[in-house]
Amino acid sequence: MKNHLMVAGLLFLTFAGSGWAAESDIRLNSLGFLPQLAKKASIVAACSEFTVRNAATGETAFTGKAAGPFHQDDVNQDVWIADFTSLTTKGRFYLDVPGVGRSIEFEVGDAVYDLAFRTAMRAFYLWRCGTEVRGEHNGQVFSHAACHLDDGWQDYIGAKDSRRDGVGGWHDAGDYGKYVVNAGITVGNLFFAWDHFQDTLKGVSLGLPDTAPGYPDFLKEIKWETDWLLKMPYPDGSGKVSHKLTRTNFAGFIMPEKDDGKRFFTEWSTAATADFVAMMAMAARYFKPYDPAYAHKCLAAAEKSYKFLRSSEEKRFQQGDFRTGGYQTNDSDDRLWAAAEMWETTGNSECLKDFETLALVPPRTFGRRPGAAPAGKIDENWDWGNVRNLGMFTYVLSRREGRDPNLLEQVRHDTLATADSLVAKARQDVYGRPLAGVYYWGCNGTVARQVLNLQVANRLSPNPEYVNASLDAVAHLFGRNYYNRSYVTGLGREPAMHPHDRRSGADGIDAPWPGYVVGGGQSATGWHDDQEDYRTNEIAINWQAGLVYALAAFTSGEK
Ligand code: 9MR
Ligand code: 9MR
Ligand code: ZN
Repeated sequence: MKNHLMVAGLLFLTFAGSGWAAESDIRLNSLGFLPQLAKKASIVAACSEFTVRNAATGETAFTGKAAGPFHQDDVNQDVWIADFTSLTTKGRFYLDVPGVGRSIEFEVGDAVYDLAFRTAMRAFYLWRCGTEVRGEHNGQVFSHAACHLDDGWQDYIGAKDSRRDGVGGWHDAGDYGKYVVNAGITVGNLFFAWDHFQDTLKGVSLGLPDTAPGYPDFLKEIKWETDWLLKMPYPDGSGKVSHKLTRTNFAGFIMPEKDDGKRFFTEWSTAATADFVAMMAMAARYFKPYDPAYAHKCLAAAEKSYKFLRSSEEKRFQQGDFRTGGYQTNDSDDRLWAAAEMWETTGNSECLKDFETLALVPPRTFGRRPGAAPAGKIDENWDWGNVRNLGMFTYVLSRREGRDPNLLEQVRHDTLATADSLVAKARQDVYGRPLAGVYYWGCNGTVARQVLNLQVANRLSPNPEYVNASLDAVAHLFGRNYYNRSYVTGLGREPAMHPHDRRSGADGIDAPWPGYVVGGGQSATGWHDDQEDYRTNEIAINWQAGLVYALAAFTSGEK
């Protein structure tokens, strides 16, 4: 009897053990799938047939044969791919893989990305500086009191011990600084999301305080940042824009309202000034239907800084006393983007000429990411150091007349060629990662941002491959990856728990602030879900904006 029990116990343990191992061997988008679009899982154990079963009844919904094995060196794994795209029935399911086990349960439905979209965009609200914030997630409340109300001091711009209003905007990342260059790619990506998906986004409620009456919530949140940006030009009326507003060194892991170190407007740079122009020109365009007076103010600020920029040589930011984020970058891409947005907003032919002149500059002059292949007019791998794509996309998608037909054709061609390359790479990577094989600080943000490349291509030349590769990027971030985990706090399977985020580290709550994508490993197996590891586990607005764009493409827009 005793023996029997022991045997049963052992059997149970073995079964439970292998059941757990099996689940972790089948990796897929833990948010679920849209009925009509791609559905894939990566399986890291030998298999052949697989069955998709109804989660409630166990009934067979789909059967297929996994392809593989595919060996991938950077993760050193043999991987099989189960493609169940043809399952278009809505409901809850799991994969049953003989010899391997069952996957987690997942949903097929129209709204599977809605909560993730809202949470990821609300994450910007939770990043607000200069005000109290409060948000609930999974029954927990995340909040802080109004912070950094003393922003900022002008000692570094020639006015010792004098303070000017620089309150507001978003904190940059896990730190509490505010940086114009990083705001650039962020606001640019968010406005693109609005431009492309406003029909679905305009009805979505993000539960924000009404800081911009009459604005849809999505734009309301962007306006919180542009209100702050309007405070960043020098008070002398020259149009120069301070590179950043931060302390001289990073604060410790304290709540923002406890961070009372002096924060300074720094010297200007041409990159920050150009990004400011681009953001303000976009703001003028997209805010106009809701708030013409504010749009006018944004355009006036853009025009003043653009005029200054055109007559100014490159001026890079020098850190001097500062140890906070540098965000130093060549300004040629920023200037090109500024020209594109000024032209798109005003139709001014001088701006078009500026753009088309800069567009002829050879690509190596632009900030290039590690692993970025020599490109034509479009980059498939880009972050805050290279915003050329934003200018190129505005140009190629414009409805305005007067563009140089040769250049236009080249940009169009390169947009499609780059998207084709991303499709091929997502297919080649065993975890569907369109940034196949390339890893660096913040690369998860780039994976998300590549969805913009794919969607612009899809607008120029609709192709289901572009849509499915976009979903590959989303799937990768939410669990179809080496870790079988979600890289986004509070969402999906076993999400990141210990981001390098001062609020999450200091608020005494056992869960991190929700909806934030972490930077990701600097090698295929180099991610550490560890608060200390800011190189792979920080959060940041530029990466977040990529995620918001990617989810905006697939949200149903309900609620
Ligand atoms: O916390 C900082 C993080 O937000 C930055 O991205 C990172 C790189 O600039 O630096 C972090 O601060 C670290 C500092 O550079 C060195 N000492 C340890 C700090 C982390 O607690
Ligand atoms: O995203 C930035 C990355 O490309 C740089 O390699 C890194 C080091 O300079 O800095 C990253 O940006 C950080 C910024 O400097 C300070 N705030 C947090 C940002 C994310 O880690
Ligand atoms: Zn603050």
